[in-house]
Formats: sequence, structure tokens, C-alpha cells
Amino acid sequence: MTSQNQILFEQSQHLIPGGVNSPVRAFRSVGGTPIFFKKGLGSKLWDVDGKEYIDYINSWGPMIVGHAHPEVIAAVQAVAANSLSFGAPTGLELEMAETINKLVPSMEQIRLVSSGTEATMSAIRVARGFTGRSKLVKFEGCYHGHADSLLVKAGSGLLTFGEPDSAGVPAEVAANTLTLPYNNVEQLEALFKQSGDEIACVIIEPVVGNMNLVKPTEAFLKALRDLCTKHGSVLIFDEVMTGFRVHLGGAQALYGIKPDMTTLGKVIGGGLPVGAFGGRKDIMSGLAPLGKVYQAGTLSGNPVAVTAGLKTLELIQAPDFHKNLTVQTQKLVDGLMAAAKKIGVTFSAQSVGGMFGLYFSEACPTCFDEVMTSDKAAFNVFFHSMLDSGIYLGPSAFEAGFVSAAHTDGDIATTIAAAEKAFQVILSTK
Ligand code: KE4
Repeated sequence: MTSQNQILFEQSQHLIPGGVNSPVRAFRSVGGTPIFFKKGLGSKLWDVDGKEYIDYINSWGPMIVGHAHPEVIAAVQAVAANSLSFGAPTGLELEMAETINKLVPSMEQIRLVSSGTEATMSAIRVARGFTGRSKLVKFEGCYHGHADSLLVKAGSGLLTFGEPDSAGVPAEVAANTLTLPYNNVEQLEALFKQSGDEIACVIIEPVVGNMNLVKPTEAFLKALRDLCTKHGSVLIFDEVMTGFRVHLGGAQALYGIKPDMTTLGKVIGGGLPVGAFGGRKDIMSGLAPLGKVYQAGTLSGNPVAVTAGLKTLELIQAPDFHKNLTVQTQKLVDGLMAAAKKIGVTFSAQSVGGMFGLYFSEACPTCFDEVMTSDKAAFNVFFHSMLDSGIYLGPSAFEAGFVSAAHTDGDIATTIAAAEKAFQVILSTK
């Protein structure tokens, strides 16, 4: 019998490109039919056919306190009754700026937007306005949203400026973006020696979640900080994913590196559309209406979205919240590695705070080239076996996974039991 899921996917494709509003949701990387959901509560999701799943996507990070947390829902319902939007300042935006500044002190001034892409796009523009320079540096495997200047792949030669990584991005735009290998201090130093004084900014995921999870070496982050300081380039930590996820103060608190600017998203909206960028006051004062860098948004600081974010940020400040989240996530990783070892499958895994990476390779990767050596076919078998068992992982071997405060020991145990079965399936396909 055709499932409601299959019917919806078939019909959606007539009016929505690929049947989805964001490409990763289409299951193109893993194959099969994407799941349409209708309800979430705590760590669980239910699809349109009523099947239950333990959710390790958490809407790609925002649902850190679990789906439909009663306090978040109640706060949103209450504020929504006063109108959904004014297009004018509200006290809630000040409260959000104060909360972010308290938890991420390097963000001396903050502006709210409606997505992570808007946050990174705006941060790069204000850094270019501040320095009067055009060149931008990013790292292979890092994703910072879909602004033109960020959809750029490494140039043909070492240390050459970029080529478009998407149709529709003009070569002239890509030429201002240089892509370096992550965790490679030598190439970073060579670039700054060659072009340091032309570089407006460097944007980095301080813990990468978009080529699967990749951790930085402390030497790499320190070299990056020192070189940006020496050459007057703005160091932007893209903490859209790591913000409030790996530590209450983000990756910058975890690694003790102070960026010049930070971008945020996901958790600060609690599931509703909120992004933010901010940093040094001397840089942020270049923004309109004070300065000459223009940036704007009809729904920036939307009161309903900000309320969902404020309540979420209040809940994650509970004592031991991140300690418990880190412990729970490590339990999952340890259990999965033990299961793979027991069954005899080549597998590694690691976590940082409430995010984790799973790899069908001997060791955890440290850069994009190493990620690409992971057995993608094995991941796809694993993904579908877990999905059949009611475990919802990111539909790509190149995405990090997320645990929420609502994931119980029972959820972890169920997940590990499902993984043992999935590892057996992988062995049987070898
Ligand atoms: P959004 O524009 O999707 O809100 O944020 C873009 C973005 C910026 N920076 C980082 C570090 C991010 O991880 C993201 C978005 N993350 C992806 C997950 N890989 C969102 C999922 C999707 O594209 O549908």
C-alpha cells in the first residue's frame, strides 16, 4: 500500500523543486524517500504515517531542549497573542542582545537577522566595510549558508582564489574567496605571507559540523587568531551550529580563542527563524544607520521567534545543562563504537558537547580529504537500517548529529541496539 509519506513526496515535487525546501532533506545523498513529519515531542518525532522515531537531527541543531518543550510553547503562544510582528523595535530584542552578550562576551554589539545565511553574509559585508578590503578566506568542507561569496570551491592551484561551487555564482564574485584546507597551519601561514594585507576576513566553523564533525587542532585556531591580528583581518567564528551547542559560551569558550566577530543561528531561535551576527563595537558601528555598511530585514528580531529563542537560552542555562548533554552524547558515541567493535565493522565516532560525528573509517577525520575516504556506501546502508528501526539520523554521511536534553538513557540504549542490527546488515552486504 502506498504510504502517506510517498503520496506527499510525489505531490510535493510538482510544486516544490525536488519536493523539499532545503536540498539535504531530499535524501539524494542516501537514496530513498524523505520522511514527512507531523509531530515532535521531546526526543521523538512522528511521521505522517504515524511511525515514531528517535530524532538525532533536532532540526539541524535548534531543538536542543527537545521538541515542543512545554515552556517554549507556552511562551510562544502568549507572545503571539499580542501580534506576530511590528516591524519596529521591541524590548524582547534588547533582552536577546543582553543574553547573547552575557553568554558570548566577545559580541560587544549584536544585530539579529532571520537565518544563519543572513548572519554570515552580513558579517562578511561589515568586515569588508571595516577593512576596506575584498578578499575572504574560508575552509574546505565548512558551510556557512548559501550567500554567493561562500558557494566557492578551492581554486585550481595552491593558494589561488576561488571558483564557483554553484551555478549562478559569478566567477568575479568567487575570485574574491580563497579556500584552504582545514587544520593546515602551513598553508594558512603561506597565504597570509602572500596576501595577508588584502584579506578582509576569515570565516571558520570552529568545530566543523558540515563535512561531518571535524575538530580543530588548538595550534590551528591559535595560528588563525595570531595571523588575523597581525594582518588586521577580521576573524569570524561561524557558531551558527556550535553556538550554545558545544558549550554555553560556544566553541570560543571551549577553546579559549576570542574572534573579532561571531555568527549565530539555530539554538537562538529555538526552532523559529533567528540568526545573529556581532562582535567588536568598532567593527559593528560601521552598520547602518550609524555607518555606511547597509544591512536590513523585515522580520529581523521578530518578537515570536525571539521569544522562542529567549526561553530556549534560559533553559540551557540550567545548572549542569551542558555537562549532562555532553555526557549523554558521549554515552551514545561510546555505545556505537562498542557495538561496531563487537560486530567487527570499521567505524569511528566522536563528540563535542551535544554534537557528534559517525564515520565508517578507521579514525576520526581531521580535514575534508580524510572525510572523503570514509565508506559512504556503508553509511547509507547504516542510515536506512537505523531509519527502519525508528532512528532518524541526518540523511548524509557529511552531516553532524545532535542530541537534546530530552534524549534519555532508554533512547540511547534503543539506538545502540538498532546500531548493532545495522552493523550486522553492513557485514552481510560485504
Ligand atoms: P541557515 O541559513 O540554514 O539558517 O544557516 C546556514 C548555516 C551557517 N553556518 C553553519 C555553520 C551552518 O551549519 C548553517 C546551516 N546548517 C545546515 C546543516 N548542515 C542547515 C540544514 C540545511 O541546509 O537544510
